[in-house]
Amino acid sequence: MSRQFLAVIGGVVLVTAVAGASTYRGPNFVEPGDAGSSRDDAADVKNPNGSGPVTSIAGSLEGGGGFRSVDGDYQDVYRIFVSDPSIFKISLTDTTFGVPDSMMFLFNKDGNPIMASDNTSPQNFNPILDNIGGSGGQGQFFDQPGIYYLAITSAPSQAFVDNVDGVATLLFDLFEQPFGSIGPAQGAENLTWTSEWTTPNPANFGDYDLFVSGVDSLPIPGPAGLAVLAVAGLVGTRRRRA
Ligand SMILES: [Ca+2]
Ligand SMILES: [Ca+2]
Ligand SMILES: [Ca+2]
Repeated sequence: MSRQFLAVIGGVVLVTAVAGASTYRGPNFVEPGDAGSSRDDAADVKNPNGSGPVTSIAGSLEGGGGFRSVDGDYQDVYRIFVSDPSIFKISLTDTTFGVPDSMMFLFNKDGNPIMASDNTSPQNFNPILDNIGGSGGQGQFFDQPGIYYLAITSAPSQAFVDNVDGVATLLFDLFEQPFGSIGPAQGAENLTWTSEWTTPNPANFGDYDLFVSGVDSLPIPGPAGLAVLAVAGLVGTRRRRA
C-alpha cells in the first residue's frame, strides 16, 4: 500500500468524521441582524454549510423601536425552501427568554396565505405549523415543494391586506381558531400579502428557537441576497463566467 493511497484513505476518514459531527450537532440558522417584516426584506435561510437540511432557526423579536428599526422588531420574516411538504412542521422549543406569546404565518412565494397558528393549545401560547397528516401521505395544507415565506410575530400581530376599498382583510381567522394550525380565512386564499401587519402587544418580545422539519437550504438567493451580491459586483461576475 503506497503512502499516497494511505493519505487518500486518511482524507476520506477525516471528511466522514466531520460530516458525522455536523449531523450530530444539527444544522442551525441564526437570524442575521434583524429579519425584516415584509417579503422584500425577508432573511434567506440556509444551514451553515450552504446546502442541505435546516433543522432549527434561532432569532429574537426585540420589541421596542430604536437603532435597528424605528418601528421596533415585532415581526421576523424568513424566506425558506420547503423540500418535503409531507413532513413540514415548525414548533417552538422553550427558551429562558422566550417570547411570551407569538404567532406564526406561512405564505407561498407569491404571498398567498397557506397556514398560520396562534397557540399550540389553551395551555401553550407558542404557535405551531404542522402540515403532517393529510390524506394519502399528502400535507394537510399544501403539497408543493418550493420557496415560502415564514413569519413569526409578537401576538396579536396578524397578516392582513388592504383591499381596493381600503378595508383591511385578515388572511387567517385566528380569533375564531386560536389553537393548532389553520388554513386561510374563507375567501382569502388568493389574496397577496406583502408587508401588512396588525398592531402587536409591545410586551410580547424575546428570543425564539424554531424546531424545523421538511426544510432545506435555499437553492438560490432571494431579492435581499441578490441586492447584496449586486453591491459586491458578484452577480455580473457570475453572468460573465456563465
Ligand atoms: Ca428580529
Ligand atoms: Ca424583525
Ligand atoms: Ca400565541
